[in-house]
Amino acid sequence: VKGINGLDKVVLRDPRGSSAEVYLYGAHVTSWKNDHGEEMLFVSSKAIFKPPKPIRGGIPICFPQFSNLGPLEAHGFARNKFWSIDNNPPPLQTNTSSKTFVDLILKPSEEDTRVWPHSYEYRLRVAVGPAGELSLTSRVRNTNADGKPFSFTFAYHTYFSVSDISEVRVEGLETLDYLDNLQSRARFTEQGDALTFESEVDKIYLSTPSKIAILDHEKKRTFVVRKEGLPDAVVWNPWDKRAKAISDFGDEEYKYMLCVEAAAIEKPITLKPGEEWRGRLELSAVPSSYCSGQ
Ligand code: TA6
Repeated sequence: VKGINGLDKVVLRDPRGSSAEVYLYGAHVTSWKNDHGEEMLFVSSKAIFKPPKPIRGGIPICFPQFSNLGPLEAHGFARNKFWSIDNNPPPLQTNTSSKTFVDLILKPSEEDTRVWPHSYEYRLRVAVGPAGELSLTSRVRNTNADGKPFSFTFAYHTYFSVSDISEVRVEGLETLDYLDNLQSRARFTEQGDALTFESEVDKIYLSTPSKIAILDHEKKRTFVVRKEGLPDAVVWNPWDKRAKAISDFGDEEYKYMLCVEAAAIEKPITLKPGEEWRGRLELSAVPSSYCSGQ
């Protein structure tokens, strides 16, 4: 169906009530609702749904470069390319039988290979499951004919919707090493308590557990992030000052979002021709009472 500014989007509806929306522009998930119709993802009221600007919010795909860690545009080009629906994807060895899903594909045009001189097939499956969970499975295959390997960094740059950032806690990243983007990516070690937020944060946590929880006290909701093939996790909130400098982001919106991003950054993924990498993200939202003591 048509989304904002006539851009094509796919709407996934699980019979039990949850839903998701995916724009072909960027293969960008812009909505994930639970079975009560409540939105779980943050999208800025100032988001510009117009190429070449990536959509501010939802789940931007950062590929083949996270941030400005290389020569490409920030966060790579996948988030501002038009993807296609993949009607005949190779089978995916994961349990999506009881899920509602769509498969998208990105392949480089000739012009794209001038920017990044590699041939690849990037397949993304977006699925909503019976318990209202949202899963994204990326498969990147090196199809270079010249025998050359390539390397990339990656993130699912997920913007979670929260009721009040100062009431949010993140569990699962305690005592881990991180690179602080606000301090020239110097390496530090996190203290032992759950993370809380009272100022700008932009950190890359290294070699994180496969499960991270985001507790929203006010909403009595916990987001559970599960990830595979994605060792790192970025935590970002621009806070007030930086928010003002981002043109497609409201001055006060930092209060209502938190990015927790499943990523592969510290050790880039390298693929030889014919090799494939998988990176999977599964998000669920559960009442906080379920998670007490986590
Ligand atoms: O993931 C954190 C980060 O890399 C921050 O440094 C911040 O710039 C943010 O992403 C947003 O980037 P964008 O290019 O979407 O404005």
